[in-house]
Amino acid sequence: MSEEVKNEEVTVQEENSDYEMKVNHSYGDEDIQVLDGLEAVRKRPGMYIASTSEKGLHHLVWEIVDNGIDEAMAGYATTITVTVDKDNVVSVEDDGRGMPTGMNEKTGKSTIETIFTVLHAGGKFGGGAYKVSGGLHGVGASVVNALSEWLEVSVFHEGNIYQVRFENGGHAVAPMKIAGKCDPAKHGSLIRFKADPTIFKETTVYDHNTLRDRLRQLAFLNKGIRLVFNDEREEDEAKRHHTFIFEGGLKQYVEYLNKNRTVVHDDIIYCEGHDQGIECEVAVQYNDGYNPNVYTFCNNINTAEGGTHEEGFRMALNRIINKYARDNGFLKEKDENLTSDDCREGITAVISVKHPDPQYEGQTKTKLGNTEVRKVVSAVFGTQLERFLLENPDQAKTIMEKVTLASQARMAAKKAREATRRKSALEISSLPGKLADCSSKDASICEIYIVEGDSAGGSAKQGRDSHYQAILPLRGKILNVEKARQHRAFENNEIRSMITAFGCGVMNEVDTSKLRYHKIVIMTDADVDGAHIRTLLLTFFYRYLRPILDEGYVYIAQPPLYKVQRGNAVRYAYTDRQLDEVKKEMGSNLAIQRYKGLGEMNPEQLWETTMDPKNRTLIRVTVGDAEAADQAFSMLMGEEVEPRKNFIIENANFVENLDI
Ligand code: 1YM
Repeated sequence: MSEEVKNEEVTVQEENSDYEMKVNHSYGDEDIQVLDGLEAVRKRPGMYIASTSEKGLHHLVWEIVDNGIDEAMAGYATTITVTVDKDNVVSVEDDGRGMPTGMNEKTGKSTIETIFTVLHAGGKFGGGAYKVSGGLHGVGASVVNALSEWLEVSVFHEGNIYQVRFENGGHAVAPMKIAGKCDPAKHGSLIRFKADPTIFKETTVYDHNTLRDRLRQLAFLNKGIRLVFNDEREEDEAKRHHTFIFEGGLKQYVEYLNKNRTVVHDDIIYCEGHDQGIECEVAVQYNDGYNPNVYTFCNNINTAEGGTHEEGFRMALNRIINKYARDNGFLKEKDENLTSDDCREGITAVISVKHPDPQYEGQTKTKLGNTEVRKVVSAVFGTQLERFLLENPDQAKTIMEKVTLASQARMAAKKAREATRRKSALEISSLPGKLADCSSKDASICEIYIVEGDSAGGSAKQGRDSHYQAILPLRGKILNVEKARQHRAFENNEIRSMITAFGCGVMNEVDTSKLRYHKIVIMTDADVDGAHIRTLLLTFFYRYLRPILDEGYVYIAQPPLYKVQRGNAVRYAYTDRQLDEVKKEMGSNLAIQRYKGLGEMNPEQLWETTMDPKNRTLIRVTVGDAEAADQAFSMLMGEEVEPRKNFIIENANFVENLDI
């Protein structure tokens, strides 16, 4: 939360269960203050929500949903329903007590109007129970109102529908009134709003998948709460309605995360507990993969940078696994302890804590800092893990075999890596033989094209501008690192070539300041094989060179699909839609050639269509959130064929941002 918000003059303090406002100025100023508060939000929305981009737009929904979740976690609501209608108007409804319908003494206005117009209202309201859901901790309602073209609140209470409508930057058009009658058994709150397009200039269109995925996640994180999603914009009935409710909580979350993976033991290790006012829930299951997938949350917020809850989890995992391994002969006296990496190979884990006063640290403020959490998680999870291993000796054995094998592989990988490193240090001048390097040493202008196949590689070598464009042809398909341990990856020639050519190191030693090219361009054929090779490359980058993705150095080249010729005039089309346009523009008697691969283009054509900065389209690859990327990669590289096929065809989830 920004300083600016903290310094607002209007504060609202809880007193018993009534809501009293303390106003640090003469009472007549109150209206102006309210105006000022909401006006401040409209002037600098970035201080209150993540941004005014698509992400910020979705933030509006989450602020309101969080209030519904709070009501459900307090035990009063069972269901929260989010509806997006055809005009991108959002409704969020819960079946809780309904917002208080009384008057606020100090403002002389209804409590509802106060909540939605006074910046601080939400956070400090409430009868003692702390707000644990994420976002802005309850200050959200007024922020959402400020950033909406209009917003309507309805409360269903004892047969009445109480209503307030806000317009024009958050002003109530009239005092709260009883707008109608409802079934006396009905109770709850309904908020409808339309995001203000003058604030959200990029877009006011919600993304179906973003809403669906987060609502599903919230259902996993808050077991027993029903989250319903209706997207009236969807033609397809199956996509229009979703209901998420998971009585099993994180246990079902782990099951879901592992659905495209092969698990190595049947039962999910699960625990929940609380201590010192902190609630803790953990679920764990190993799969036959080699990467750990550990997701951590505090108050339903994804703590992407980890923190004390994750540390507590690792401590317990290490301690208990090593203890069990020693006690049961999986580690001999002379053996080294298993490392934390060994214990986490192929693990899928979700850790969720709820804390009354979370402190966030780190670059992106997504690292939990409260030190007392470490002990709580370590104790709760450690106890349950130990018990699980003792009660399930067969599953314990599989896990022990997995982690001890990981340990052996780690030692082998270390040797292999050292060999690679020595080699690249020795052969500093000897970049991979297949690499046609560029002459410039200025990384900021240099580009490397990773090209599928020798023939396309040959065309690219001849067509390029050798001052700043390097070409690295790859032979056949590269190793699927999702299904191979580290040492095998380091033995693979194509992988070694890339590591050496990039020059930035690998794994946790990556240093992007040493990167020799600031554009790493994947150039594959526009067919299924090409898509597969691209995915293999991205998987390798994701697991071994993550910073080059995070920092935006990776691109995908877009070769044309068609060449359209009429006499001497030649045009290229990169999509089917473009082909239609070109056909229209060029008229009749056209010769249309569909390119099956890069190899069909001569060097000049390849330069002109795909490599020349004047004409080409490069797509920058970004990794959205880690869970989506992990899911995507495990699905793409896993056993299930059908989802993979669909995904490759859609291929949109981890490829964003056009860069020309
Ligand atoms: C769709 C969004 O906001 N539901 C909601 C909000 C409140 C209550 C119930 C509520 C809370 C309390 C007492 C309490 C809020 N109340 C306030 C405030 N759904 C949604 N449902 N009675 C009702 O916390 O004690 C803020 S939010 F401040 F008025 F108490």
